[in-house]
Amino acid sequence: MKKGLSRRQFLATSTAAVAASALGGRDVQGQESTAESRQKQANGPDSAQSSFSRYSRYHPSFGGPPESDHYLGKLVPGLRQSGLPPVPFEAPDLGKIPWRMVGGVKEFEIRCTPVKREFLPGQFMNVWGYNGSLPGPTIEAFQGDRVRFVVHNELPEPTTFHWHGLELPVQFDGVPGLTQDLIPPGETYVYEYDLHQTGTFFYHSHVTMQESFGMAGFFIIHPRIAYDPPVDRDFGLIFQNFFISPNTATPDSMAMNWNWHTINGRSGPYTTPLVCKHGERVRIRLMDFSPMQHHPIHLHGHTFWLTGTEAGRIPPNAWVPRNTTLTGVAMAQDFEFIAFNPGDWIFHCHMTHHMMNHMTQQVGPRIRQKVDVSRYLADLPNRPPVESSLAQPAFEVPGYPQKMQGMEMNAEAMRKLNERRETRGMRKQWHEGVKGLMTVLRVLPEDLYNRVMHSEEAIQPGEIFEAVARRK
Ligand SMILES: [Cu+2]
Repeated sequence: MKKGLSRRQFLATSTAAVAASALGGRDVQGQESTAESRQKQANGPDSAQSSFSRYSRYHPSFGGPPESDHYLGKLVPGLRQSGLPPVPFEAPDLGKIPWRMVGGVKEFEIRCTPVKREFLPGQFMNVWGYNGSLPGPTIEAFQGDRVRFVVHNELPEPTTFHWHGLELPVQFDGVPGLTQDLIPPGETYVYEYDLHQTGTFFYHSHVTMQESFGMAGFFIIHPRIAYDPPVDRDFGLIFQNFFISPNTATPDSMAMNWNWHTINGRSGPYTTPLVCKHGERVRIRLMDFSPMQHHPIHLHGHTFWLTGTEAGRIPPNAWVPRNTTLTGVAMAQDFEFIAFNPGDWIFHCHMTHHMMNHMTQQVGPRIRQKVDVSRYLADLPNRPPVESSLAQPAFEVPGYPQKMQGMEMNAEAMRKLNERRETRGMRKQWHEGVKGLMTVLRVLPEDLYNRVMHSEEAIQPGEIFEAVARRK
């Protein structure tokens, strides 16, 4: 957007530009059948642009009527051309499992391991996962691949591997007793099969208590050529819950309450923002691997289309526009949208207790002062004193505006939050609004995107946010 124009002036200008391009002979006003517009789209980005020019990818745009391909950006292609392989999948804060080709088979090596995962700066939790990561690193493969997984059990107890959503030979389905024996500690087991599906799948231990210790990961199977309309970004987020008592660091896998909420193994504000360029078509794949809780996930500033489930791609005529999508336990959902609205947009579960980790951070210090309590266990009368705030009678009154205790981040925690490239130039206090099962989608105009993601220039807190807000 040109500097100095108000938002209203800008929208008026761009409408005039669309009208002018129609006069210039581009097919803007004429009625097109869906088949014709798809044909144009298949012919390349220029014709695709003209087909969809009644929808702007650079400012909030309706593009109606609801039956049309441009309604809410439904089939507006990404900036990437059709007919190419899909863009690589990105799950912030998670790696990928490397593979090597052995006799025409993609071979992956996986270790089932205890993991120390930093949920928040300085808060390391004892959980389980794969190759030292919770959730496990992503398996990324293509339709038609033959895959082999060499699985080493480095846990202190037996485990198995289940490939959630895959249609595969029954002896590799990973259900203890029913289809295979448990893999004892220290042993190795090999799974091998062909992939004929595409979509957002996942792998997990099929031992229940290990699931509530976090043992899961993405299994992304791409088509050889990306589906139309092609996307420019392909992000993935795994939601998990744990019950971890105040002043402890190990989940209680028998608990029925869940007080720590993570996305890709971190709690907000330590979740890493998804950063994209203004105008791109973005896909986000959500996967809920919480033991017992479903998550209504809400994105601000954009309407998106549900384009896939844990069973794969949905035909476009069945796509549903949403602002919030309920992702249930063991479900995956893909959605897509055009990132037409620059800014830092909160992207969060709408369950109120999932938006604050049940105040675990705050509850801890209220119950006991932050000291090692082990020496008091045999000496209960002399255990650490209760914080005086707990004795305040007003806290007993429902609805009383309780001051949250211990919310302040120390300097070291703030450094960890802000040393990440993805958070550069966000407002100084950005972390105050990002808690628990929350992350941020950053939509940045190209010049600002390059400053944040590729330059080594110093960027002051709030500088990028202010620049975006000024341009509107
Ligand atoms: Cu939730």
